[in-house]
Amino acid sequence: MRLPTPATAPRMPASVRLPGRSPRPGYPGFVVEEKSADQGGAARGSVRGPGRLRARASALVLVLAVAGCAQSPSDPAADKDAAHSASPSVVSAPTSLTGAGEFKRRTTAAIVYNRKLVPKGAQASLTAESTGGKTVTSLVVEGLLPDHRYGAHLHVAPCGARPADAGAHFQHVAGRADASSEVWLDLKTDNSGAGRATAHHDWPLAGALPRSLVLHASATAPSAPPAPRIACLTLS
Ligand SMILES: [Cu+2]
Repeated sequence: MRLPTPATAPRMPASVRLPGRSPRPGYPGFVVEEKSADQGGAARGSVRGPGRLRARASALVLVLAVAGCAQSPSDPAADKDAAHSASPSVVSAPTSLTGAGEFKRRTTAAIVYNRKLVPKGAQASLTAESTGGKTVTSLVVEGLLPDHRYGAHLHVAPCGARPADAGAHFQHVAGRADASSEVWLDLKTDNSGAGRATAHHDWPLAGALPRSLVLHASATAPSAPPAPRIACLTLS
């Protein structure tokens, strides 16, 4: 947290002081806060030690409340910082993948294979964020057919001129073809042709990463072969 500086700290009546502590000149009312910074170590203004800080922040709240001063800009920040630094350690390196673009005929960044199902101007954006052993993958599309169900998955290879170039479905567990091992992002568009889907997984992206998002002509049916590939977005 950033401690209030004398220039920005709310002015308190000079009579509000903790017993036994002498205020610093020109810094009335923030004796407690300043004291905690001194005890926190060398770095003034970036105090480490959440529990102690929170306790002192609470003491400050009490002082302010007693003083009849409801305004206390430093307190929410103190609580937020304390909660943040108490979060569990990350178990794997954060990884992120993105891809975005308008689907066109001759670019493999975002390529269309079927203009009937992916009209001119259609576009997509994908982000996959992997951190703390979990992965969240989100797809947003615009300009597709209205009220249509599309299948969508992450695949192992980048998009190419041919639909098959994207390779097989990405699988976290090799050979396991379900939504817990693969990343399925099926969606139904609204009446403007826009849609979105998000997939949550309890595993991190690591090792061989997915390289593309493939849009399929219709929704994924686990017991049937995937519908034809109609567009592809390369991820990096
Ligand atoms: Cu697929």
